[in-house]
Amino acid sequence: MLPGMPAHLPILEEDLAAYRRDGAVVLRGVLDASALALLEAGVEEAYHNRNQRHSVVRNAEGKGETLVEQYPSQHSPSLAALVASGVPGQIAARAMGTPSAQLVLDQIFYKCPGPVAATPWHQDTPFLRVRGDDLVRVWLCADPSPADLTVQVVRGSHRWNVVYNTRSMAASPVVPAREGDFANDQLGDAHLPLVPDVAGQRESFEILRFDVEPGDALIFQGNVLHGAEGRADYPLGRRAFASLWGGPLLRYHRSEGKTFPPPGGEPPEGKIADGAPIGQYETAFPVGWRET
Ligand SMILES: O=C(O)CCC(=O)C(=O)O
Repeated sequence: MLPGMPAHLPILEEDLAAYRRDGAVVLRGVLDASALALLEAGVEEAYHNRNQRHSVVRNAEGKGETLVEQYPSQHSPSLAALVASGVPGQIAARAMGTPSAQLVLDQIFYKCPGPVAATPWHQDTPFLRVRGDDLVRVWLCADPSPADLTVQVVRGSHRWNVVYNTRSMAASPVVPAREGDFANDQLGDAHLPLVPDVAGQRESFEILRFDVEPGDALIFQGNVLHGAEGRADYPLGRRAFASLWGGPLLRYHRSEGKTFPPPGGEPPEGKIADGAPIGQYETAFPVGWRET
C-alpha cells in the first residue's frame, strides 16, 4: 500500500454497476478534505507554472481561455501528492474490477471564468498508446460544475467496439490560441472513422449529463464518446484534473500518428511490443494503486 492511502473509499456497488452499463457515473463525495485540498492547490500550481506540453484553446469567437496540459502531476507537487495518495488509482481499480491501476495519462482542463469553450466530442482512446476495456478516466472538478459544463457522455458508447479518429466530423467549435498548439488532426491513426457529430445531432444520441460538486468524482470509460458544452459566461470557472488509468491486461498499442507517450516514458530496453499487457511495464505506466 502506498503511504497515506486510504484503506477504503465510499464507493457503492450500484454505482459500479451503472459505470459498467452506461460507461460513466458520478461517485458522490468520494474525496476527503485532504484530497480536495490537493486538487484545489494542484490545478492552481499547474495553471500558474505550465510545462511544455500545454495548449490554450478559445471558442469560435476567439473568446474564453481553456488551458489543457498533459502530465501536470509531473510538476505540480500537489497533483503529484494527489496521485501518490492512491485515491484516483483506487477509484479506477474499483471501477475496472482489477487488482491494480496503472497511470496512462493525466491532464488538466482549466476553463477560466468568463466565456467557456466547449470540449469537442471525442474518445480518449485514439490519443493513447493503449487499447482495451480496462481503461477509466477519473475526472475531478475543483469547482461546482453544472451539467452543461461537466463532461457528458453518449450512454453505452464504450460498448460500440469502435475507435474513432481524433478529428471530428463537425467543424471544431474551439480554436487553439497559438499557432502550433495541440491540433487534433496531427494525432492518432488517420485511417480511423471520423467522430460522429454529436453536438450537431444531440437528439440522435442518449446523452448523460451530470451536475458535480468539488469532492465528487466523475468516472468514465476511456472508449466512451464524451464532450462538454460551452457558455457565453460562467463566473466561477471550471477547473478539472483528469487522470486516466489502465488495468494490468490493458494492451500497448503502436499508433501510426502522434500519441501521448506513457507517463514514465518508453522503457530503456526499447519499444514495448505491440499488444503487450501494460502490467509488464510498470516503469512506463506506474502503479497508482495495488490491492494488498
Ligand atoms: O474537462 C473537459 O472539458 C474535457 C475532459 C476530457 O475530455 C477528458 O477528461 O477526457
